Amino acid sequence: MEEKAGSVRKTAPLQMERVVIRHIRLRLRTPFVTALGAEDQRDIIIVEVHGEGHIGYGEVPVMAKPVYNEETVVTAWHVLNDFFVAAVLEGRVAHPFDAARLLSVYHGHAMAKAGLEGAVWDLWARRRGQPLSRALGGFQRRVPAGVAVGFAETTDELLRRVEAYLGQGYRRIKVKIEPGRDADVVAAVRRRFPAINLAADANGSYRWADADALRRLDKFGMSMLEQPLPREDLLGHARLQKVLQTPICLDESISSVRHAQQALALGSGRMFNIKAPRLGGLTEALAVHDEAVAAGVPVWCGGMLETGIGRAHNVALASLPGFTLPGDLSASERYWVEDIVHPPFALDEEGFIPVPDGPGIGVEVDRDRLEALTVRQRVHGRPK
Ligand code: OSB
Ligand code: MG
Repeated sequence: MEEKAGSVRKTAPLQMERVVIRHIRLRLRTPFVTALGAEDQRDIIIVEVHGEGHIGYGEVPVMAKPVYNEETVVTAWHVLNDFFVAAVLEGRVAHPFDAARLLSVYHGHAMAKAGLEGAVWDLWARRRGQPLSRALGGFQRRVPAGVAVGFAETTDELLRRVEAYLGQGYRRIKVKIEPGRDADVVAAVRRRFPAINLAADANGSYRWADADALRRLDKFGMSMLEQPLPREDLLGHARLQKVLQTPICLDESISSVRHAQQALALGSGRMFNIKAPRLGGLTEALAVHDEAVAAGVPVWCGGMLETGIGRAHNVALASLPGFTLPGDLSASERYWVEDIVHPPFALDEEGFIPVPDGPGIGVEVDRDRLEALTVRQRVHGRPK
């Protein structure tokens, strides 16, 4: 993130002419079912920051209901259009860190912030003619792909899905679990595929009283158990980790770098799932990454069922050196019949996703398709 010495152009404020907030709707290829409920259609917000002859893109991947965090498409629409866009357009933004700082005075609404800050990152990288990955300090040229598999109607159906993903080259399978739907699911996958990197995500659905059920999962040799307890419970996770062999990975619990520091101090887990949308943007995600690297804790990049725009941000982030584990970084076709970027994200022969090397997010946004999917949009001009 270093500026070249003496380069006036690169440190000059970004000339942002217009910000477009776009609500789009698209259907998932198959419904995604977890302890949080089912998602079959995605209502998300795409943020465009126009300026300097470029468009920077960001994504706000809210869930249909406020079950993952407090946000919905309605709350994100509100805070972006009524507060956040003005704060950034009226501020001085010479670096994406400035956008993050301007938004940091507002509480919560991490995904809305991340969408806007992400668009500024993309625009800034494009102005420099640099891939977003490089602008973030990432040098890995491809990132290992993993896939999250939701609940299926039957065990056979689940095993069929897992087998198909393994056939496509995915390097880690994460199954969703909840109380009463755990050991059976994990045992069935483990029995059929003894050697794979297998993990489980509970989305905070267990309580301390369920510790015995979670201990029964230790024998399946999973690479991690993600977010067993509610997000506020850092102490509970520390207590649980002491009686579990499987490493706990925190997702929902980490919504700022301070939570990451506290989780490390408490021993609440042994790895982090990093998601810029959960953390309020790439700036905070970088801070969590650096904190984890300093503590020797591995991280991986999570996902929120993003379109190609959010996926491009995730893949760029995952190119940083601390991302040593396969994340929830999957191909476009795992989610969409047709993505909104070209080329769509796909796995190479070894189960990695190549990091785009064009300027900014490095993939081309299909403007016609974006227009066709738009439910409503709001355009903000430069303040007078
Ligand atoms: O808990 O990691 C999660 C999707 C939406 C909300 C929360 C989560 C997820 C996933 C899927 O697990 C990740 C992906 O493939 O994008
Ligand atoms: Mg999770």
